[in-house]
Amino acid sequence: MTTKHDGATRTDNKRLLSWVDDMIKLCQPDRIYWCDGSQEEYDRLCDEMVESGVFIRLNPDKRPNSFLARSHPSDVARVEERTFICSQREEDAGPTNNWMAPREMKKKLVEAFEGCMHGRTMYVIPFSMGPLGSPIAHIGVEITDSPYVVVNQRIMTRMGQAALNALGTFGEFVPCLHSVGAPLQPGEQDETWPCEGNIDNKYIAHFPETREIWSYGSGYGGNALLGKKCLALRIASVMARDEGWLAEHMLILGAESPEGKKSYVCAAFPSACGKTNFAMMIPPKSLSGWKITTIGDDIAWIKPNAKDGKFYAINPESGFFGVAPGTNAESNPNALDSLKENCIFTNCALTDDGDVWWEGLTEEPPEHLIDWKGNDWYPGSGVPAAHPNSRFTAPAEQCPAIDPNWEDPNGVPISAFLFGGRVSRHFPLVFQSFNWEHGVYMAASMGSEATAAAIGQAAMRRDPMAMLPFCGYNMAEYWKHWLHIGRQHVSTPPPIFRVNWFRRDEHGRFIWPGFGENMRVLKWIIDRVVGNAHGVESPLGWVPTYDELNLEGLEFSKEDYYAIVNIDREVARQEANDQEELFTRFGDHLPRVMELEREQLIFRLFHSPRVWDLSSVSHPHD
Ligand code: O2Y
Ligand code: MN
Repeated sequence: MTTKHDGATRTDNKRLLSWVDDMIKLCQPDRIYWCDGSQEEYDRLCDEMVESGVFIRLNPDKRPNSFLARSHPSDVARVEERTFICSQREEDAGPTNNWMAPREMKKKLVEAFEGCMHGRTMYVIPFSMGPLGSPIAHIGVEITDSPYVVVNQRIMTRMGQAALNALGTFGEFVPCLHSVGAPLQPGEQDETWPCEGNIDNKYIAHFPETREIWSYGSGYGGNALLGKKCLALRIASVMARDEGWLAEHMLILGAESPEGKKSYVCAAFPSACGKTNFAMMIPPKSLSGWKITTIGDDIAWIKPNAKDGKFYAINPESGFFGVAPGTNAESNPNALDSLKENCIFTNCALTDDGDVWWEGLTEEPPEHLIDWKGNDWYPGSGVPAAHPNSRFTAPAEQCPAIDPNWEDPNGVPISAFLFGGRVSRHFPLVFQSFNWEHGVYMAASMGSEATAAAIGQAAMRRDPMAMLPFCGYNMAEYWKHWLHIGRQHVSTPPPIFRVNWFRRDEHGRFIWPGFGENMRVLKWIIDRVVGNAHGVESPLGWVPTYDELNLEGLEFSKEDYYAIVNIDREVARQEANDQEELFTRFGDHLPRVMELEREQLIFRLFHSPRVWDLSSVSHPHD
């Protein structure tokens, strides 16, 4: 066994070198390799993985320089039940996070990590979340025994020597230790997707006070690419609280009007609610003067700027780790174009001509596929060909809609915040909060239906700000931070909107067409921001009048419009009552404003005028 490495030629950051040495002693790898981030290194690791069967090279004529990986069937998604926030005090993690005392967790982890890299290479991956050298960016260093993680990190982050150079001699970094948890005995044959088979032995542990991440047992997505959910959200949310900024589960897009005026907005939707589609949408023909550009599809780091009193946002990532199923030329042509080359596909199906396929990619499935488990698959097989959480890893720069300013180290100025869930019943298509506090309450109380079940049957799963699985501290303290930052750190906080693309009619059909047509809603939002739309006051907030929504070229009657903005007061009251259950979980941590806003909403639902004017005609259903 050799534990020699060339770390000292790569960096003179003593804390980093000493941490790597400690982790070598703990994990006992056979080899240590510092990643330089070069194309040559990426190509070599991919070739090695093709050789060992971890990767299948896709047909270079169809999908140049692209690969398919198949995970172990037990390792296919983030494991929320094994995700822990290990703050000293349990109440600092709050009631919505799994908690374990740091000392107890470290003891378990040290036992698990001891010798876990026997027979394997330890890769040291320095990475920057955010453009290199940006004042908003932060450096992490991931140690992993998975070459799959290395090549994915090269797409998802700015990785390698350049990140080490940005770190410098005394720079701060977040140490991120990762192992698939499958040491090899001498001569033992490796698996194509090694991982810890027993879910109870997996740990995705965060130490907010010491800003460390330890992840053991899974090689998949958010469990293993530690820059993403672990650093850029859970640890960063704590840094953001302490330093006066926001780390959010939000896409960032630019909307350019036909007159050439650009506005940027951030939008938070829960996981798998179409953030990538919205971030890259193509406006419908009747709004073709508008252009949407993408800054990011999943995470936003937002800092107040003391000079002009505005919020500025960057996308800390440099790639998309998107859900493949449902991505097609209709739903997201820009995403599809981003996938033409240089991509990694995980748990997608393989076609007979060496390309990838997933449910929804084409109307008709191919006649034969190899499914994500490596088995023959035929239409009517009765199982999905691609795993429902199958993913593509694609460089952001390959997106045709990428914004020219997407790597601006200072970020882009934010004009509005959008929050949206998946609600089939009572939530209007769009409404604007009356003020910042009301908006924070709207975002905090948001949720999605757990299933797309028939009307009235689905239970609401609360997902405040779409951050439930990603907030690294007590969620009620996070709400206080939001309340504070909008009032203390910016001159006028951006307006806050709720959107809901998922409302259904009495037959269970979606009322709103969604996808590119969401541009119509975004246009109204921007009209509100710049003062071009009056809206009308409803008990929930400001909603557009029929005339204000640009519906040109869309078959969408006034009846449809009423159906999608109508508020059933009884259902809305029930919803507001149900929110109490969430709020009471936080005890004394709950900001008083939250309860006050909830009570005011209930009051408005009882007492505001029974008929509110939506389009100069009375509302027929209210
Ligand atoms: O299942 C995973 O590990 C991926 S989770 C993910 C990936 C990209 C963007 N968002 C998410 C999410 O869960 O919100
Ligand atoms: Mn996400």
